This record gives sequence, C-alpha cells and structure tokens, in this order.
Amino acid sequence: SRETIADGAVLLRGFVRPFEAELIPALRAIVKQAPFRHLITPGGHRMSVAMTNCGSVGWVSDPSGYRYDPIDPVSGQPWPEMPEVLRRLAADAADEAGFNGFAPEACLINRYVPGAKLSLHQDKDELDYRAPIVSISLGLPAIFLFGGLQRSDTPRRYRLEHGDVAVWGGSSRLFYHGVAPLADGEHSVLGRQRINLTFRKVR
Ligand code: MD3
Ligand code: FE
Repeated sequence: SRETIADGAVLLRGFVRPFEAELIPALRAIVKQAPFRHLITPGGHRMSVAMTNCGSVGWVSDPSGYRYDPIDPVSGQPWPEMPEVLRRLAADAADEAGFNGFAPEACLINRYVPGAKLSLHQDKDELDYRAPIVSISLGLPAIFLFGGLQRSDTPRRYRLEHGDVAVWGGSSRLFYHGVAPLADGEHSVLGRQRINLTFRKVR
C-alpha cells in the first residue's frame, strides 16, 4: 500500500516482501564485515542505537563531530559495498514515491534493542536536500515520531513494522523525527531487535 503522510513523505507498507529472501543474508554479510558499534555524539553521549554502514561513504559521529567518511574507523578499511539488492530496493521505493533516479551513496544501518531510542533530530549532513531519504524497517515494530521544521512541533506517531519502507523527500526532508524507546518483543526472523536502514544521497 502507498500512503502519503506529508509533502514528499510516503509510507510503503510491506514493500520489502519481494526482496526479503535476498536482503537478510546481504545484511548479515555487511554486519560481519563492519559490526554494529555505539557511536559517541559530539556532546560526549554514547548512543543507545548501534550503527554501521555500507556504501562508498558511511555516517559517523565522534567527539569531533558528525560526517560522512569513506573509511570505517573501526577497521580502517572502506565500508562494505552496497549490495545490488539494497540499491534496487531503495531505487524502486523512491520511484514508487515519485523520486525517479535515486542513486544513494550511503546506507546507514541502525540497530535497536529493547529500550534503545533515537531523540528528535534533523538529517542535515547531506549536501543535496532535493534527494529523498529511503528507510527500511526490519524486526520488532517501533513508534516513529514525525515532527515538523521546528523542534517544538508536536510529533505525529507512526508504527513501523517489519517490511515497511518510507520515503522522505520534498519539504518533509528537513522535518524533525525520532524513534520512541523500543518495546520488548521477539521477532520471528530477527529476534529481539529492530534494524533500520536509511539510504542517502550524500554529495
Ligand atoms: C524524516 N533513523 O538514521 S528512519 C536516522 O528508524 C533516523 O532508525 C530512524 O532517523 C530509524 O537518521 C528513522 C525514517 C526517517 C529517516 C530520515 C528522515 C525519517 C525521516 C529524514 C527526514 C524526515
Ligand atoms: Fe534521521
């Protein structure tokens, strides 16, 4: 199904289904090469969400700031390549939402265990806000908080489930958003966790 929730923001429930059999092993291979780690924010806080990346650049945070970096600071090596199945899924979802020719350079992969959350923030480390961000939810369901251009805008809440894809472009590209603390549970494929992948055009 396709549901528009704001200017340029489209929810595609279950869009992952036809890709899932290929996607899960591809994800496992990435995490083997570049394991999840808890980043430290410039403010010195350890994030409750663990992260890794694939693609030609990856998003990193450390005491010196936020940036996209071609090198994984843990391994000293380039991030794992973005698998074809992920490129295709992201491009197909963007097409479905009206953003043709989406070619992401980065895929940030977030892992939530019960209790982990992501505070309200804007995604502003990319150079071109005309490109959307495509996000894929896997594993345990989460409550996604979708605010507005001001941090003080009261967020709307959406439950994102395993297999849901969302595309965030247009004026919603710079809206504040976050994820409420993950409720405990057990998912048949991924166990006691939620994984979110976000595809970004960085340059
Ligand atoms: C709305 N991740 O990695 S994905 C992030 O579920 C991030 O892990 C969340 O926010 C997660 O930065 C939310 C959905 C999402 C991603 C980017 C957006 C929604 C967005 C950018 C603008 C507006
Ligand atoms: Fe974000």
